[in-house]
Amino acid sequence: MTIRTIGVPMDLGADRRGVDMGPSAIRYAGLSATLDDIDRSTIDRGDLTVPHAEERDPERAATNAKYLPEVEGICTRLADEVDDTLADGALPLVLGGDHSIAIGTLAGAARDAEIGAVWFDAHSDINTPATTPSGNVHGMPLAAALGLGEFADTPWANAPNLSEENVALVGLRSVDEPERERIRDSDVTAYTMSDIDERGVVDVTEEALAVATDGVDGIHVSLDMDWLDPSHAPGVGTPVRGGVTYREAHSAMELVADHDDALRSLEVVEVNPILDSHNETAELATELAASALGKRVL
Ligand code: 5AB
Ligand code: MN
Ligand code: MN
Ligand code: MN
Repeated sequence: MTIRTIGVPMDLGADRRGVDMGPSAIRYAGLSATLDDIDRSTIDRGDLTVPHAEERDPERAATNAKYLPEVEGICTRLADEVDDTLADGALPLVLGGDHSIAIGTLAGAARDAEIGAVWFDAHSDINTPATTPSGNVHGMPLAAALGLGEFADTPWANAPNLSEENVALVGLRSVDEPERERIRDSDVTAYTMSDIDERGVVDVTEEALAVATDGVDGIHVSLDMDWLDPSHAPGVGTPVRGGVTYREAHSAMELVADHDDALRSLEVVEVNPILDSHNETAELATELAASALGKRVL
């Protein structure tokens, strides 16, 4: 299956500027040559146009979700792009940008199919405008896609065929109190870093993939680079100590590749070149995408 890369230079969903340069940094790290190694044809669709923060007003007061109208515009275009890619029989590889773009990827991937999602992240990203401590939409994409809280009233943000039963979060270590309650009250499955400590990343990821793939047509895999320990991925806006190692991350992505019959879309987000050290987080993002898409040593 052809891989179609779609860059989304979005930073309106996060406080730390610079994550808009993520798609460029990932390309500069050699994405296209790396994907060529996997023996799958790839095509780069370029970047969606995203306005700069300086051109806009955060409008947090109105919605308690900064730049929500801009996020809506970009995510609606991204959803169309992802849907078109799938309709053409290709696999969308979406490069972020901050994690608010997952709203668009999920909406597009779920338009014509029942989907599940595996969310590799330090954070649970299930805040709503009522519970967010920051007003930043990159902390809300899962709630938006599932139509939770106030997002019940924003149909553009809801992934039509995604249900909580098929959502698995992996590697949590920073969860806000309202998010904790929401996870407890929902049918979402969540694995913390302690689960990975106790059971190992392979066992936990296998189970997460089983949850996500159960009874659906395909899955979306969302990789927030802050899932990794900051010692391996320093170039992220919201680093949290105690993340997975370089090898653990690769091994989880290799398990994703083992489920390539189910994989419908892949997204790598939150690479921030301004905070990075010599592009190492972008290089790692490139390597991990390649592992998830089937790259092997032998
Ligand atoms: B990321 C926090 N929960 O809502 C919030 O990087 C952090 O996409 C969100 O996972 C982190 O602002 C969002 C405190
Ligand atoms: Mn369609
Ligand atoms: Mn995160
Ligand atoms: Mn995230």
